[in-house]
Amino acid sequence: MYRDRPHPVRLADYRPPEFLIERVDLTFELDEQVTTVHALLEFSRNPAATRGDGSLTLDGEQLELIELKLAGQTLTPAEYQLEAEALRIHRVPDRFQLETQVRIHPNRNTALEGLYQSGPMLCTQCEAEGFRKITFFLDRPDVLSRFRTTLIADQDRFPVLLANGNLVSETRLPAGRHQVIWDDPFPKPCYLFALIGGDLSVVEDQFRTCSGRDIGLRIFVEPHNLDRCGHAMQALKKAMRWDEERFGREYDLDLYMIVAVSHFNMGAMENKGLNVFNDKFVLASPDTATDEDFQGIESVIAHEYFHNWTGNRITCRDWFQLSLKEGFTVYRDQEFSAEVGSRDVQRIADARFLRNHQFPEDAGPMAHPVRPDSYIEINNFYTPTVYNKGAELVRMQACLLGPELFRRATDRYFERHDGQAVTTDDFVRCIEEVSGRDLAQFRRWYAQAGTPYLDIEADHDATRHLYRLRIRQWTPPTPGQPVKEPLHLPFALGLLDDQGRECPVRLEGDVQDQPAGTRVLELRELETEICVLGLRTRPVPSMLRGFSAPVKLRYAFTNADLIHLMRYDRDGFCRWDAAQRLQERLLLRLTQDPTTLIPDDVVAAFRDALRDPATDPALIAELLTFPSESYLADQLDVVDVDGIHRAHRQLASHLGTHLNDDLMAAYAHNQDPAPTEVTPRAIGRRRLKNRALALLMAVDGAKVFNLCQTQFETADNMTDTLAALRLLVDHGGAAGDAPLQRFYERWSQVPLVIDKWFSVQASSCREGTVERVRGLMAHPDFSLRNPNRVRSLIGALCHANSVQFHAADGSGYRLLSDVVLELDPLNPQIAARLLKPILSWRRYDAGRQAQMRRELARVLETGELSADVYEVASKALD
Ligand code: 0A1
Ligand code: ZN
Repeated sequence: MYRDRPHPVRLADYRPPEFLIERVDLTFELDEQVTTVHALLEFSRNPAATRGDGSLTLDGEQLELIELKLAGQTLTPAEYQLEAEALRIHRVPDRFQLETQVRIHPNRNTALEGLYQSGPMLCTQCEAEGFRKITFFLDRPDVLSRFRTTLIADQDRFPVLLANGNLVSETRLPAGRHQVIWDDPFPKPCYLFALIGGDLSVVEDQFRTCSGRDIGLRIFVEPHNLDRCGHAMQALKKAMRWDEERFGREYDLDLYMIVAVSHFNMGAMENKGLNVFNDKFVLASPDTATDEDFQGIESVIAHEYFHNWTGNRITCRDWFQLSLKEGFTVYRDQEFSAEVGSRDVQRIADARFLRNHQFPEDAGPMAHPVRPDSYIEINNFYTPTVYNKGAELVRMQACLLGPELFRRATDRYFERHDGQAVTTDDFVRCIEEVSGRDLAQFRRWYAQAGTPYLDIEADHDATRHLYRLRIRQWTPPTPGQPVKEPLHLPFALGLLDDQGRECPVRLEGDVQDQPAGTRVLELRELETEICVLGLRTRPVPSMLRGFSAPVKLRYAFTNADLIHLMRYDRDGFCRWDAAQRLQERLLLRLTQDPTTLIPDDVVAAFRDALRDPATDPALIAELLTFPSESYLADQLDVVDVDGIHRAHRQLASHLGTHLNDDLMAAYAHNQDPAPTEVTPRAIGRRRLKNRALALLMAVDGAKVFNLCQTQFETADNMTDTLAALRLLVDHGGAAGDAPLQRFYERWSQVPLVIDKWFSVQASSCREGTVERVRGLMAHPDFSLRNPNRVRSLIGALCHANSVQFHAADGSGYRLLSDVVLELDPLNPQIAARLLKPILSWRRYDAGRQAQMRRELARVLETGELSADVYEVASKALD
């Protein structure tokens, strides 16, 4: 907690570590109240660093020092200095052994960083800087050490004791205790350290690698969750095979362990050989988990597994390079999901996520480059920019090179940097070397914040059969970066003729004939003119196919253009984007003027999509899903919260009325014959069915209402149950109360389902939601100490319910700041993340602006704020 203003850390100040730690031998005497940690560390001077003043400074926070020995000699207080966050030893030789013993208190650790208690378990979370809460250390990712871990604990309470690497021995000790030793042969930074103690059950399986080695796979959970691990295990095996085939990456240890815990700040953590997971991303059965949950599990399991190469074998030099591992790993998990599911649907999900979460970040007060150049609290930089925009940068480079060259570049990267801590620049250099390309301009993407705009104009010369596109790129200023440079980006272009057929994109100077279809052009200049030859009639441009660059494209499409693209484009992203643009246009007009007429040809286009037997139902569902209210808000100079919500309902009800028969048919047709199957096909059909139901429910009518109620009562999978419950609750009043009560009674013993129960209520658009959320905070099942619970109640209201959160009386803002102030002393990471929705207060009307600012100021005035919340709130008010 800070009384003074915390100082930023800057990339420009990076220096290699003066000392390295070759070996780490840790012994834990585990106990919830008091754990003792004994550390034996082998230090040596780093030949690559400049010599300092002969002292050594170790990171350490909230540690009670019991013993400190250098080369076997206890140090006297005159020989060291203990500060709140560091231990300084005044004189050290070039090589030495340091021995420390400290006491820590896992049950008091509500921040969930370091060693903490989660229910009956003890577990660790060390990324980014949690290891310093376990023992004194050089807590930075460029210090790689070999770890040996001895765990001693009561045999009954902690029969399972796990750490990274291979099991060395298990020994019974007197007084009902036991000792387990683990050894990790791979040098690693301390942020990848993990241990677990608990009474856990295990699901075991095996995987034979491409070179014929058998790997033991183990998923550890609390005993009552044992029957919900099957999907996670299947996902793990799929991911292991896929990484061998697609990236040539084989697993290295003989054992791969996953542990599910119920208290976790993020999704999961890639600790070497011992991943710790938020149980939300492990546990699933069709009756308790939605399709989205199943997909989330598959992708997070894959993400953590892929980190073994992109993150663990090759790690980051410093935290400014976080996207080196996160951007690349997200790219890899997106590709995995595309290949095991549908590429189009995956790409649409990627684009939607970027537009809903990363673009606003890039346009707000916390905007930062993919490789930030300063931070106050690194935990605030686990962001959509570092993760998802970072993945887009990798994707653009893959697109510029093509699949074969890109694979050669990643092979080179893995080979050259294995065992090292490197930078995003090292990654780009491998791509440059293998391809022979100069990516100097491309590198700006890593350093420059903000979302670029592409402003496009087109004209057609019917006499010369020329089609010209003029593209101007520009990026608005972001905090600290007033001037932006032009970027190098792939622009995937297709052209459709009036029959919807692909035209060849033939350019002046082409030596070869162009086949009809997509052509990837490269933009580098502020203005580019593309002149396509041989087009008798004016084509409809299909631009940025596959979302080839993370930009905002502006072009004066006519409704007819968009309908044409929606109907004929082969590119799933562009079809969806056309539907989004049509809906956005209509929704923004309806926001301004509710009497706006909804054109029949637009309605007909959606009808055609619904009737199209050749289109994947999942894609049809995407075409019928409107841009979110928060995305629409981002398109307005002054956000009209209520107008947007009203427009959403109006368009839904218009489509519900005019497409009634087709929606009913889609509903009936996609009543899944195998409701508990979670194949991409079955998931897609359920999505379409439930989207149809939502549009139908936007029109009042007993028939549909009964349908929805029947679905709620009879569904045997959580996707259908929850979809119906949401609609019944949104419908208002008693119609939702009884189902909510029934749902609670049925699932009161399953915390991940109770999270859903909280979140359905908090994300409902019915009046009085803020008050209801306040009431629910007093519910016996609510706790500020469980991040999943906080996200499901407070997060759902503030992040997923624009219309109620932004209630004109300011009650939503007040609730948020109350929670942030109460949560900050317990869990600063979660507190800081909750603040996100009020950071862009400048975009609202004067009344709401004043209320949001007041709450931010109230937070900031609080004496002892964490660095996490301080950074976010102060940057928002800057
Ligand atoms: N590296 C993990 C994410 C993660 C980051 C920080 C955490 O605690 C502060 C926990 C997990 C990933 O990308 O999966
Ligand atoms: Zn990650």
